[in-house]
Amino acid sequence: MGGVCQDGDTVGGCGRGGAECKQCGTGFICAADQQCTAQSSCDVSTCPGCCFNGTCVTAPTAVACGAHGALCKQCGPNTVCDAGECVPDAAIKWRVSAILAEVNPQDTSGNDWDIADGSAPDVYVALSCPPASAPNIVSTPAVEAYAPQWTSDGCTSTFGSLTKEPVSVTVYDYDPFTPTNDLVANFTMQLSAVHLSDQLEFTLPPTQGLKSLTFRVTRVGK
Ligand SMILES: [Ca+2]
Ligand SMILES: [Ca+2]
Repeated sequence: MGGVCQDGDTVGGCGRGGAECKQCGTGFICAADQQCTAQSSCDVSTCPGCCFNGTCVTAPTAVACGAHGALCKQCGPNTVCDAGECVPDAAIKWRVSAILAEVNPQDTSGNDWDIADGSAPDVYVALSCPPASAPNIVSTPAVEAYAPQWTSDGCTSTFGSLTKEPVSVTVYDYDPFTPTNDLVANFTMQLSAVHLSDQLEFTLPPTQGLKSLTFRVTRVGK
C-alpha cells in the first residue's frame, strides 16, 4: 500500500504475497486467508436459531439443531431438538426384558428350592414397567434351571416414564403343587438415560436368592 509492505489483514488493506492492498467492500471482511470475504450474516446478533453455511435456521430440527447463532449440528439417534438442544426423545418406547438369571443353589433359608424332589427351581420373572398408575406387566415362562434364560418379550414403556419411575422386578420359583410360589427376589430398579440404548445389556449384582440377573433393553419405537 503506497509502496509500503503491510500485514495485509485489515479491511482497509487486505491482500498477501506482495499484491496491491485492497479495500474490502461493505459487508466484506479481510478473512484469515487475507482475502476479502463476505461477512457471515448469521451470528449471535442476527440469528436466534443456528447457522448452517452462513444461513440462519430459525426453526431448528433434529437435523439442524442449535441456538443463539451457534453452528447447526445433527442430533444423534433417539434424540430430538428442544430449544436448540439435542435431548432424548421422551416419547420413544423401550422394552425391558430379563434374559438370564443365576439362582443360588438353595433358598434364603438354606433349603432346596424344591424340597419334594431336590430339582432345580422353576424360575420366572414378572416385570412391571411404569407408570405405576397404568403399568405394563409381563412375565417370562418358568424355566427349570439354576441359570435360566428367556427370549420372551419384556415390559414396555416410554423413555419419559422409565426415567421417572422404577421398574418392579419379582422373581419366583414356580411351585404348582403348593399354595404359593417360592420368592427368589423382589425389588425395584430405577433406569436412567444410560440404560436406554438399543440392545444394551446390563447385569445386576447378587440380591436375595439371586447371584445375578441380566436384562436387555430394546428400542420399540413410538
Ligand atoms: Ca419351590
Ligand atoms: Ca423344579
